[in-house]
Amino acid sequence: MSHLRRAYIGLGSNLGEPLLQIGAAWRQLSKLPQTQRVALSQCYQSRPWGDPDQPDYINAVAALDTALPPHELLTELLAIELRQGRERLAGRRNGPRTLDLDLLMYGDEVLHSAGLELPHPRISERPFVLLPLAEIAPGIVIPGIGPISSLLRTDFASLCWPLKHGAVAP
Ligand code: PH2
Ligand code: MG
Ligand code: MG
Repeated sequence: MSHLRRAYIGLGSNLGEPLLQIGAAWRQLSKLPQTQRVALSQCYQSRPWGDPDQPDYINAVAALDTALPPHELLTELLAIELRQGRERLAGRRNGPRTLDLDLLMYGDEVLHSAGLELPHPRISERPFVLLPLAEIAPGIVIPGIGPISSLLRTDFASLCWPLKHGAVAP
């Protein structure tokens, strides 16, 4: 495969057996064209961010090496969300979902287009993204933002905690 780029995907779920949703999504990622899975973090639990009236979330971060361009990768991610029963409720931006797959980073790309922003615009304020990302990529520098180590705060551990049996089957 030529022009492989390292992409990071945020996985999130708070409906329909979240751990099973994350595991199923990880297996779906193995089927993407021109793409190899590199790593999956543990699963972490956190209170819902942005809209408190919903169940806790389970989150993880995956690393992929892919030759798919970023918009094609995003299209594949949205298709996996739909196959796992994702419904978008009108007027409820941060509402509950069976599966959310966010393209967090794509190599060192910085992009501000209508359907896709890279790196993900809220990456640096979300413990449930930063902790699993730091687990699988502790030395990463987030393009346009800085080293992940400069973003980690001591209170994150009380906001987002790894599940005891949070490892997903391959
Ligand atoms: N995703 C949201 C809204 N709020 N809260 C947590 N804890 N985890 C998420 O993944 C999450 C959220 C919208 O994408
Ligand atoms: Mg999201
Ligand atoms: Mg999303």
